[in-house]
Amino acid sequence: MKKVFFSLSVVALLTAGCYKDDSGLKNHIVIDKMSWLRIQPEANIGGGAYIWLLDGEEIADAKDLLYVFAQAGSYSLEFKAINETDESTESFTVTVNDKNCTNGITRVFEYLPAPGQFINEMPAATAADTPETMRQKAEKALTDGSMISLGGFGGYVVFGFDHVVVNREGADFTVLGNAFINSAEPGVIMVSYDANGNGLPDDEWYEIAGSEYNKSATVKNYEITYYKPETEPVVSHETNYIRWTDNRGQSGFLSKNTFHLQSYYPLWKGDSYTLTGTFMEANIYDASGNGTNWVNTPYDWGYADNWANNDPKAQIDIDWAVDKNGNPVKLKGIDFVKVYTGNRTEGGWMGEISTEVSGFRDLNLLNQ
Ligand SMILES: [Ca+2]
Ligand SMILES: [Ca+2]
Ligand SMILES: [Ca+2]
Ligand SMILES: [Ca+2]
Repeated sequence: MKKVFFSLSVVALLTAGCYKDDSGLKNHIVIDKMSWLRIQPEANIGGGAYIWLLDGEEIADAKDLLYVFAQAGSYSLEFKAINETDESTESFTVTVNDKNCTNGITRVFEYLPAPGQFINEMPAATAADTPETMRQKAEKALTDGSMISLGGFGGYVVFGFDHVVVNREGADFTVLGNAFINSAEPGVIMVSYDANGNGLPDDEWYEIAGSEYNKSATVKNYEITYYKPETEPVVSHETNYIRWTDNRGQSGFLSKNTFHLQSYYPLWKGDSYTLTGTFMEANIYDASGNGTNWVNTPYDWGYADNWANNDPKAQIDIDWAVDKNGNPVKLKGIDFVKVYTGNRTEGGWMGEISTEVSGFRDLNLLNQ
């Protein structure tokens, strides 16, 4: 007969600002809402099963528990270890405290735009800037309600929050931009959670598979390299401005337009750099026929800077996330979001399609 050996160690960790330790009462866990509860039991059942029950309902069937509560309250949690001959149960009370969470971005981890007509201006940059000072500038903008531009294809920002964005039933969040009717500049959204508990976005990323994800014109793992121009153009409109090459044997130039005369190449970057992601064919067309009215219609769903911020079609469901092989994943919540420009195109005088980001709205935190 193999007895269940059983002991538990409770580890509750979460993103900065939302942490409360065990209260000291036996098997009483105190945690804030929208914070990860991590329990890593020491248990050895010699082949068998583990089940976690929350108020009597199964929430996990693995030994380690990772869970997040969207609502304050008192919950009963049970851990069962079962083998052929034995069963052992450990019961907990979980007190989930209410907490004021910021409904918006609280941290920017990285900002690396592609070249574009708003680069070095939104936010402003000089040759003295570094990746770190640009990260700080992007963080200041996005925590102040200002806007940043990601430039052309592949330019990105990675940001986070003071709480876990919980995957509830239906839509969970909106990435805020400046899309309006016929002016979509779709950005691909990736999500991640702090699997290793270190507070940093160094864990696996999952792509939000929006309406274009499975289309035949969409290119996964697209790579583009941008080359720093040797000089800035002397004419006010230069079509052979910034050279690019891609991993499909194509090459071309970004143009400089008459409305934006600063350098479009990030001043803090070296001679060339490569950006990657899912490439989507742009919807852009010239509605006037004479080059005066460029229109980029939105994709159906699943992107940033695509529909207006208050349009329900701008809302994202974490359940749309897929892994790098395209398999759907079930995430309980997310800590990190990456957004990058998903088109590589220009509309004449209007310049390139470049995703803008101005903030983030956690739909769980509305009406609370
Ligand atoms: Ca959801
Ligand atoms: Ca991490
Ligand atoms: Ca733009
Ligand atoms: Ca935009």
